[in-house]
Amino acid sequence: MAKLDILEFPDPRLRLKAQPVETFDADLQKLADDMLETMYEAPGIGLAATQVNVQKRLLVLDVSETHDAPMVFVNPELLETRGTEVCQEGCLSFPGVYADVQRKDWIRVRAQDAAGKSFELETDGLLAVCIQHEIDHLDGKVFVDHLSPLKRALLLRKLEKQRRHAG
Ligand code: GNR
Ligand code: NI
Repeated sequence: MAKLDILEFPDPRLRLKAQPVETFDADLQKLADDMLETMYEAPGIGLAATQVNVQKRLLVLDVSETHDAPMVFVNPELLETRGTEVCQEGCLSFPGVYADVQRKDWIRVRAQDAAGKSFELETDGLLAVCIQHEIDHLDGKVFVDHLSPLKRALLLRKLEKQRRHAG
């Protein structure tokens, strides 16, 4: 396994749209494993291939408290959504800043696993939020795109300030 570099905003590569995965081979399994390792080490609860400069529709997640429930979603599709909720989100591509984002509260998603086997999942809460956050990345979208222009400007200023102090 290998730890991958995570792209940080405003890297233009975070705006690229990921392409469907058609080949389910050992390279794809290795990419999923490397992304999980990178996510756990960061640490984060999700990671999209876009964030490690791979334009493939692949994301990994683990929202468990014990960090022992890795999930891999290839070619994810939101089939159905209900309601809305607001959750405080962070993003590994925006280290150290957080903002409230409104998302769908309940989702039904279809995806394939790393071997290409199709599955469906109905979920809510943090897992639903995280899946939507990661699918956004695959479409070149980031969480600050959901904020008002004023809130976005304040958050980006804070990000710059933190970077200056982090050196
Ligand atoms: O680690 C992460 N935490 C998080 C918290 C609330 C909502 C979404 C997330 S995803 C984020 C990791 C990340 O940047 N994934 O793209
Ligand atoms: Ni993110």
